[in-house]
Amino acid sequence: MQGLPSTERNPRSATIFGIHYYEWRSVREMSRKAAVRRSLTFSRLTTAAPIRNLPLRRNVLAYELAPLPYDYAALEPTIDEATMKLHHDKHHATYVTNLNGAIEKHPDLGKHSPEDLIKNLNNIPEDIRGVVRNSGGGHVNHTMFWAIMKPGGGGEPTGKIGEQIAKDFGSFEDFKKQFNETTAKQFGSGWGWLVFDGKLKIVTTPNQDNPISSGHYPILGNDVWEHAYYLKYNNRRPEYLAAWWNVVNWDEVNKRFEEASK
Ligand code: MN3
Repeated sequence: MQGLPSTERNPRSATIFGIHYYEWRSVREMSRKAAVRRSLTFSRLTTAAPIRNLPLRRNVLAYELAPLPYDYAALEPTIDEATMKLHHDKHHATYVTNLNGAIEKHPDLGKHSPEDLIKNLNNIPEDIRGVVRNSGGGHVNHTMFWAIMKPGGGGEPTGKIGEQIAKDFGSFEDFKKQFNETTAKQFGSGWGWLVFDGKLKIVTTPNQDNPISSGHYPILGNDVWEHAYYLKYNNRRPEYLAAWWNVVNWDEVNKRFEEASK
């Protein structure tokens, strides 16, 4: 087999026995239907039949849990692997499941983005409003949360958000101090947020409430539910808050700042 391109060397593309395989890893990211279609193509090309391992979905779900954009252990030592696994695969997954359960009662709502659902909570039928607020909020909040972190992140804020932080808070150090102090004081479960109102502001919300429900697109947010930090930091929320800046993805935060400034 010497000389054959290996999927290990280039996991996104390989040619073996003249058959071109590509994007193995993206199977997780595509729709179930597309995955089955691709799998059928593969099973015709190869003796292995991955189709057998793919359960067929009976109902089309309105909302899906995307895989983490990096490995569970990628944010170590700031956030430990076990916390990431539980947080994404159990907590976030449950919000998505419960949101889908609510939408089944009013399927027309399923065509809206989860952000749109929580933006206009008053338009949501009363029988599912609470679930949409909590689980829709949970879905939106955590989707943002995974994206605004990255392995090897942190450092000084870059780009426009860096300039705005310096303008509104004096320095990054002053901003962090204020954000950490404010968020540490959130009683019980909730989030600390950075929003823009012509000027950057730090706010907190209880539970899974998102500032988008009161007209503010969040630029960044940190999860201070105990499930986000308890395994590693125990009851030391301020220690978690201080360490969290080491994994912030400022490129993504800049994209969100642009959206918030519109
Ligand atoms: Mn959480």
